[in-house]
Amino acid sequence: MQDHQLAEAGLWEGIVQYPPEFIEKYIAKGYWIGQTISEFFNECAQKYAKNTAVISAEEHLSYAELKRQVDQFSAYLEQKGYQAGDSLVIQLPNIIEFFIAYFASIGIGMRPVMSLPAHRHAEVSHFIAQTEAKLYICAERHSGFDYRTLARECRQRCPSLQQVIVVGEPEEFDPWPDVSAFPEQHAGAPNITARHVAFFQLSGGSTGTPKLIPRTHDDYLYSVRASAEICQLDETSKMLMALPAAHNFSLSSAGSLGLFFAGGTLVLAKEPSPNTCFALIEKHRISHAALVPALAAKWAETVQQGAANIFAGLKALQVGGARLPDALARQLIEEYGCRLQQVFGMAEGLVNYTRYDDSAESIISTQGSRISADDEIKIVDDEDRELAAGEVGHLLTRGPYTIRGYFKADEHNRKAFTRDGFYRTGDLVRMTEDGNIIVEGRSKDQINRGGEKIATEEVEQALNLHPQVMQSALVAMPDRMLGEKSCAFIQWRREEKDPSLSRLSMQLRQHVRTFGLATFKIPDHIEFIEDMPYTALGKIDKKELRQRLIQASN
Ligand code: OOB
Repeated sequence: MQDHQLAEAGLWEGIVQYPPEFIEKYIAKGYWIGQTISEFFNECAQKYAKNTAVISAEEHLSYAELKRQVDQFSAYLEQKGYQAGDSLVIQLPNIIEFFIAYFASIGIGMRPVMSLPAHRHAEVSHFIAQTEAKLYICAERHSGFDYRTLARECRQRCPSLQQVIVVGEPEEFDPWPDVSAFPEQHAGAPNITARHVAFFQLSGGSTGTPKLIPRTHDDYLYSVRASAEICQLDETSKMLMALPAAHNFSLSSAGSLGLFFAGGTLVLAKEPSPNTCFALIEKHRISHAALVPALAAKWAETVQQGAANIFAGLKALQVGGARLPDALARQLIEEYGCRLQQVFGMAEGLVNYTRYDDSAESIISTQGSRISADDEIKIVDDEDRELAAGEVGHLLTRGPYTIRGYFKADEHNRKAFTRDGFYRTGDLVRMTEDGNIIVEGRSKDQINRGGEKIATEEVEQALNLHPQVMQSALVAMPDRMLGEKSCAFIQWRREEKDPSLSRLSMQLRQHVRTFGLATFKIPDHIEFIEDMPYTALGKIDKKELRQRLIQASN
């Protein structure tokens, strides 16, 4: 093979491609328009050059200024020797550098992995190893955590890693470069087409460590443009970004990319507390914001306690990532005059929105309908047989922006996708007569802790390595604010000098911490039991364990 053929083959390694007939269809229908994310960004920057693109603390950047910094950062990356197909991990809080790193790396055909600030070295080193990432970009610290310690850990474990850039005090790593002397011209990524993978999103997962989700330019931008239209964003829109910028919800539903497409202004919040966000909403006259239900509840509580009713002033409040309780939805609409939009999406693709002109009852009690008429949706029983209309079953989906496979995960893909390419979402849903989806539950072994997803197996594996643990089972327990928290049931080995159970609890939490898992994965609660309950098939009966927790809380 010639060099360029080898490079081209490398770009498809570990990627499950869309079948040719679907590619043809998505192009013919105008979903895939052959534009890369860089071309998209440049077009936005040109069209809205003078508009303010991003506001972060006191810093305001116009689209033209943002583009200049992006181009200069691309030139810097090129000078460092990075090439199309090289990966990097970006783990930044909501600061402007996130967008510069994202667009600039994609601009030269690099493929960023969108790590969340909550990830720790177990996750980050896994992302670096899986993608053979050469570069890791993080902030000095955020929410009290020092990312340089994480960088040290990764540098030791990951031979592919060549460079660490730290925004803030870098210590032994490289500082965020001053690129003002760099040219705006750079070679870009001439070999990258819109059909190539642009970057990696992360799955909440249900087994082991988070899987990487390869999103192409074409598929992602289709969801972005369509979402911007559904959400009616325009040049006057001012969007508050309170959730982590890297999450699929924040990035594309309609998120920052949808907003840039429309020429609006993004206001970055360092953290999502009412204290920080209410002030930003008032100061910048925010029109759009997106929250997970746990935060919507917290914001509502703050208004109830006498803070100004910020909900009434928004053109729309999106809530998604976890099931929004009907009662809270009703309160937001009826008490606070909020224009609510429910969003039920997944980083793998499919996103559903309630539409602004849906009936209030639909907006309160459903999670909306798909973006595209070509989002194929099946609701099936345990044997993959399609169910009658209105019945609750497993949601399967296939469509113009839903992946056909996780990155380098052949074995897992055989389970997570049907033979004909439908993604098994692991969600239990039913469809109303007018085509809205109601999320009734979950079949995947995952806990949704206020929108943050925990694959139970990953935590159980860590727990089971403790010498005093015979078996463990992590299950969801109801929580008033977060919706769900995690509870670890532990069947333990008695020792001669048994520590007290409260002491053992502490030790177990500490033990899980040493694995370097994201903090939200540390069990919230630990229960010790003599024997695990089993199903007829001999598996630990988690349903029974969940039931015990519900009974205990009543
Ligand atoms: C979003 O993406 P992920 O990848 O973090 O999580 C996807 C999963 C879904 O499969 C479902 O189990 C749950 O999160 N979920 C919801 C929900 N939205 C997501 N469950 C009930 N009601 C909802 N409204 O969470 C995500 C991606 C794009 C847009 C919005 C959310």
